[in-house]
Amino acid sequence: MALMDSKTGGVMREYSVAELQDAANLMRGYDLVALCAAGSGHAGGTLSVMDITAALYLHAAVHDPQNPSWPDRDRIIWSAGHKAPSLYLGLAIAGFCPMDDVVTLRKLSSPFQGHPHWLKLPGVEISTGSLGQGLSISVGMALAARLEEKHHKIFCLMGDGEQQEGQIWEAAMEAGHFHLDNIIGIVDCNRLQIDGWVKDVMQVEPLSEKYSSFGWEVLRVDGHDMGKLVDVFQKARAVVGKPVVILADTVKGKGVSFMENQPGWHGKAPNRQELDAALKELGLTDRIRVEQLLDKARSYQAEVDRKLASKMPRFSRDYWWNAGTTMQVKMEPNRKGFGQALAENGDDERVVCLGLDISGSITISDFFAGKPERARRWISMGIAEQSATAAAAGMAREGKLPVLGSYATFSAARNLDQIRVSVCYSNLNVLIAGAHAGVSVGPDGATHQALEDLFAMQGLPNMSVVVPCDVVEARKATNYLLLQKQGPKYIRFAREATPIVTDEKTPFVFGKANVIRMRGEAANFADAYEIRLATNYRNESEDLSIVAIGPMVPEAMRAARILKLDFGFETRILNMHTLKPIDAEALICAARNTGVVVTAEEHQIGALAWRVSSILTECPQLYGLPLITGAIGVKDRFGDSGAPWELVKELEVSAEHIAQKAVELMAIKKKGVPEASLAIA
Ligand SMILES: Cc1ncc(C[n+]2csc(CCOP(=O)(O)OP(=O)(O)O)c2C)c(N)n1
Repeated sequence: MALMDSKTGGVMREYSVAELQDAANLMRGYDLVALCAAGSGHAGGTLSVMDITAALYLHAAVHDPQNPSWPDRDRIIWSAGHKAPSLYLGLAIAGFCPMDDVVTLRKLSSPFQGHPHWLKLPGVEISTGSLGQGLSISVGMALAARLEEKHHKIFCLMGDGEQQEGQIWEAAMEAGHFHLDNIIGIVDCNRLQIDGWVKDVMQVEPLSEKYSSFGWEVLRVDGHDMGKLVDVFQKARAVVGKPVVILADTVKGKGVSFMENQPGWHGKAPNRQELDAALKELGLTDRIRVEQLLDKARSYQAEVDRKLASKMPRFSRDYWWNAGTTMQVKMEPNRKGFGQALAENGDDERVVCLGLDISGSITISDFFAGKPERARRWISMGIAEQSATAAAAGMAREGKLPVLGSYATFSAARNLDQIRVSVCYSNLNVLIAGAHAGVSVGPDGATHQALEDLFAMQGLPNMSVVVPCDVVEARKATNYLLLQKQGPKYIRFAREATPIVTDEKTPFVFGKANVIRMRGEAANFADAYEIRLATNYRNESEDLSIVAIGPMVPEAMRAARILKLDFGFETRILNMHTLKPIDAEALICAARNTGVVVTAEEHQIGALAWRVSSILTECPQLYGLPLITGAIGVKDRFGDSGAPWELVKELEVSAEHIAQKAVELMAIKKKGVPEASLAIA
């Protein structure tokens, strides 16, 4: 069995064990070239799973690369979505797509997204990236196959850290209960996850006993022994009456000595030097045309650059960050401010930080860095956002001040019901960090880009929501929320470095907006602006207002510069760092004084825009006054892989887009709505 011609029913090609080994080795090489070209991605987990991938795609699974939607094909579900490059190379080596194309991995609009997206690449069965969901999807497919009386298999590849997600065990129970013998689960047991060894982060073993007790047949195999892999897949296919799981013992980073068993290589790409050293070890130096592949990636990127440049609004000059010799800005990621605040306040014995296996990059582990006495209040919960959220509620009920965080989409969406009932309904002091929010996780792609979290968080009764504009404000906001604010609280920040536009003296008052005004050009960007608490600001009869949150505040400041220098418009910016409770007074004043309000959010349009609209439209002081509004934000679409600043352009959330919208609205303010646009069919 393996690659089939779905038309004739004949086998296209049989691979020997030696050929499979060779294929896996070649795929490892292509994997590392693609990661190097992307400049990001997951080296460790893709290398550990490559032998399994080769065995699966070239031998174990029945499918036809010429006919990816053949109804009788076996389904392969890549639940461990971050191992996407190995999936892509499995498809490529089987003939679903050209091997060389995988080098466009993680680039804007590439079919090879940071995490698999079935709508972009034939052969990918379903979109994944949020861990722990693939086995449930497999259960659904297995039940559908049973209803259709089909006999194909559903393979589901998972990680061992991934086994910490509770949903896996719901699916395991279902598969056992329904005796789904068309499911073959595979666990890549490389014993490492992001925060360290699985046994230390959150022990998942004994997996064998766990799956057995749920009614599964368990097979254990050396995941790098191709002969044994071939055998185990054969055995798995033959099991009748119950689902099968193959526990494959592997080495993370397998094949490259300096990557093997190194947690640091989980989410890291090799640089050119490391790539060359790795290819040498793999014996591929003369087999893979590295320069040619990298050239392919470079020309793909050049086309992306050209397309993005052509769709950007144009002004009299290039106003992009640090494009000129003046108005220079320094950038730092807001997440650092969160970590600094936890480090500063960590001595308070009530503070307890919960790890969700993404601790270093979201900076929550700064809480105990260099402070061993705090280690007992650092509690690793594994990849289990839902349980950790309810556990935080339990701690808060006992008087602790728990803090938890992950990618915003996992810390404020995956666990929404736990936040709603256990945290918010009980009105408990839990601080939730929505890290790596917005488009700032760039190349990871849509699955990891939280663009909807603020809808839910601000919609929850009792919840406070703060979206700081820079690293300094992130520190102040965390300080306040952690120790002073009672009740549930959500802080949202980006991964990418963004401009620092405030300093120690800039006011930060929870629930009160700041007004920002551009006063003139300066050597340093921030010095060109004056920032005051909205309550201390006197109307200057500006032409328009921009209400912004988070990293859109610096963009709004840059937009104000464009509007002033190119059009002579004066702009009042409201930094609405506290989205909930929103500063309605500052908003109403701005609307009344300027008559034009543009909102700017790095989120699906509405978390800010519709909140602002509802305040303005139901405000009696504004009834009958002319008011023109516009909204900048993501327009009801998912993100994409790409560099964070490319995505700012692609999703039209840059200063240039704010300025363009403002100019449009200012024309209406001056001349009224053009006749043509009034004609409604
Ligand atoms: C729901 C969810 N939470 C967190 C993450 C972030 N994340 C990506 S990979 C990973 C670790 C996975 O560990 P494991 O399953 O052991 O995979 P491997 O170590 O083999 O790469 C985490 C926490 C995610 N993708 N999905």
